[in-house]
Amino acid sequence: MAATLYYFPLGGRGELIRLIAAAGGVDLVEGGMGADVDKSEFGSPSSLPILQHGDLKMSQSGAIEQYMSLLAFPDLTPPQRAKDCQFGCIKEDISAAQSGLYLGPKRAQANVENAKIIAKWFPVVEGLLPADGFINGKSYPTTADLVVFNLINNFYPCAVAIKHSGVNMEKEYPKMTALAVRSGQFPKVQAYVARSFTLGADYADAASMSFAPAIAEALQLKDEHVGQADVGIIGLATMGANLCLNILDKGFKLAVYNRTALTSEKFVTENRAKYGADKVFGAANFADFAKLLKKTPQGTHPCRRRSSHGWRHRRIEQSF
Ligand SMILES: N[C@@H](CCC(=O)N[C@@H](CS)C(=O)NCC(=O)O)C(=O)O
Repeated sequence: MAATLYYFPLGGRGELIRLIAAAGGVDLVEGGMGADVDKSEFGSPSSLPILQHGDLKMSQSGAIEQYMSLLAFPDLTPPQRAKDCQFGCIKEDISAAQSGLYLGPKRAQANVENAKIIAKWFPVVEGLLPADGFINGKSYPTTADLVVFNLINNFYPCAVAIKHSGVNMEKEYPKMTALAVRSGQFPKVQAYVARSFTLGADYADAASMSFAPAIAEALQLKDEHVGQADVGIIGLATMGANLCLNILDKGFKLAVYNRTALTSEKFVTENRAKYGADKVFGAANFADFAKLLKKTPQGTHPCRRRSSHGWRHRRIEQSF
């Protein structure tokens, strides 16, 4: 029986739970933001995440991570479990320090504050990591490794903090960077990353995105759209959007993805009205985006405009 996670449509304190479930093959479904559940029954005054699994109703991200770890990695020894728990607690200390930085009055200082948090914690984490393999010496990543993956790849609040603090991860924290890559290459994690719409979601998405299972109509993958798009564009800021309009003007069929889903939803809706419903398709995640593209005998050709978002390019390339 699947467990149901109630959380916002972004990474935040929910993402490590999702990653653990994915890595361990635990069936976890998204329940949305829990507007229709009585959170007090879960032990929460209002906050998320909360989890239901059969008769079990619980709150507190750290406890939920531990519960997921028990289900996901049943063969760990007590010291390995302790290590996983320790890394989870480090992640929570970092999350608590970052909490509200982008939403509250400290917003203007968010870059400086994030640089301080990273300078305080990342050298400690770096010092705990092996040069090769996974932290608990298993052939698969456990919670501790996924914490490191999460600290680097979970867009909000982790990757956004790294980006704005200006830290050079590969140079300053090579073991963290390499472990995150190894963990991301583990097939079950890789498959999760390709289908996830929360890992890379901006906090702005929480307000804008129609949350799965009710993904906005314009971004739902429909069978008749699979393999239809001649060209796909990721990123609908000024340059991307104008490129798209030129492509549509020339009569090509187009697939689009944008990190803030509202932007793609709006673009698709407006341009379907102008060019036709069979000309422009939106995707809610990279996996769907890849499915929309026409497969030629030569395959599909991902092109990079620039390489500053290496982790995102890796996610895109893994989707093809
Ligand atoms: N100690 C709790 C903190 C949960 C928490 O603060 N959640 C935030 C989002 S990450 C929230 O739901 N804030 C809105 C609220 O408290 O109503 C945990 O780890 O689960």
